[in-house]
Amino acid sequence: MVNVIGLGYIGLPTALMLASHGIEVVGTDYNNDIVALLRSGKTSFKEKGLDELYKKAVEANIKFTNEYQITDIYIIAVPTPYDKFTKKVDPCYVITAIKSVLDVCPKGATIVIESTVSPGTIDKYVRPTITEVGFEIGKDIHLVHAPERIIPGNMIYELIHNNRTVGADDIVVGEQIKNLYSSFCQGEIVVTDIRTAEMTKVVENTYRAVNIAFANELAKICRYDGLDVYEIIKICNMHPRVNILQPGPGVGGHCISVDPWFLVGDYPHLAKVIDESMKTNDGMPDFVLNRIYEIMQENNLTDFSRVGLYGLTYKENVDDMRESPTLQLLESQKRHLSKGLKVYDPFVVQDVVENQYHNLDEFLDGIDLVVIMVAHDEIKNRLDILKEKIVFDTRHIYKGDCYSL
Ligand code: SAJ
Repeated sequence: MVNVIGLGYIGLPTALMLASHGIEVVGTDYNNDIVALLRSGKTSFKEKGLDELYKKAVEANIKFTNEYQITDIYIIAVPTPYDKFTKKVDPCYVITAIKSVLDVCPKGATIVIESTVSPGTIDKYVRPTITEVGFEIGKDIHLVHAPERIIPGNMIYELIHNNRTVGADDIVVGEQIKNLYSSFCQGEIVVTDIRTAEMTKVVENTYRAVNIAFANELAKICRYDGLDVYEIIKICNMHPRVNILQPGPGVGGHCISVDPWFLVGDYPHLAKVIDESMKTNDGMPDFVLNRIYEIMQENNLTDFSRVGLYGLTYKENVDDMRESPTLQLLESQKRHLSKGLKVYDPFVVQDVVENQYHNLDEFLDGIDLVVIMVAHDEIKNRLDILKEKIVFDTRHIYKGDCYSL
């Protein structure tokens, strides 16, 4: 039996996938509300294909509880926040989960850490936690780091098709865990050591963050010189060795906007390009806000309540608002004393900000300028309803006349 600890964005799909592929799974979460929700037949977040997978897993008898199980394999998928000041990973949830596992697990158990951690975290924090309670690593407890690579919005497909990394102290244990993931994963699974696995995960997200920062910087250069950044990127990407990503209103989510800071925090004298890239990305919501002021001025608009932000989540077709550029923009706006912008997102049903709407037509009714912050399918499929509006499109989806970054 596998005990999956943490039933959030990574733990839940992983637990469901294992269960629906014939593995006995118990999912554990300390949050009783999540456990109750999952037991009542509902999933805790929106993701394409998740509900169908949940049904299959329930038919396969997956269990949800707040108790840690006595078993031989634990998969830990709890959050790893970072300290905004020191830029270092905060492993508190991982450590708490490990301690709880150690309270119940038999000798010889394997603990797989899926949570993203900064390079060296397992040596620095996890190993001492295990040895302090008298367990010998490699004998009483086997350690594995198998960081997840699935992208929100396409998680279920990617769980099956992505290649994976399994970092282990012991190659035999690494192969055992590789076999476990092979129950559903059709990609290649590389077995390596733990430090390499830690670094690989953070480097992958850093690569994407730096590439997006490059695109964002190009957007600013092109704006300064009156050039079309999208046309330029399109043409450059026709070169066989160039693949520039898209500029946008900022970089959100709990991965690309966080993980690269681990490298800046741990290697402040070395990670220069990464540091500058993160600052560039973090500066985008302010850049967008300034563009809003410019566009308002150009159109003789003075009332902020006649301006609406479409989209609150960190990217399209997900309900996750962590580090969302729209929320960052609204924070900035408060500091500039220019409150009042209207906001709408079809994926956000709860009230999270002032002047928030829950109906697209009502939202559009009272505004002159609409700022597309997120390219949800809802608006992509109904772009014609914007034809009477002034449109500022930060995602390059609008086909008609509009303002861009
Ligand atoms: N973004 C841009 N321009 C782009 C692409 C993205 O501005 O060209 C923005 C998005 O709008 C969003 C942010 O970047 O605000 C991040 O979105 P994303 O789709 O690039 O990535 P995430 O954070 O949803 O998922 C990433 C993925 N990592 C990589 O592609 C290297 C995913 O595979 C990881 O599993 C995930 O981080 C994670 O959990 O670490």
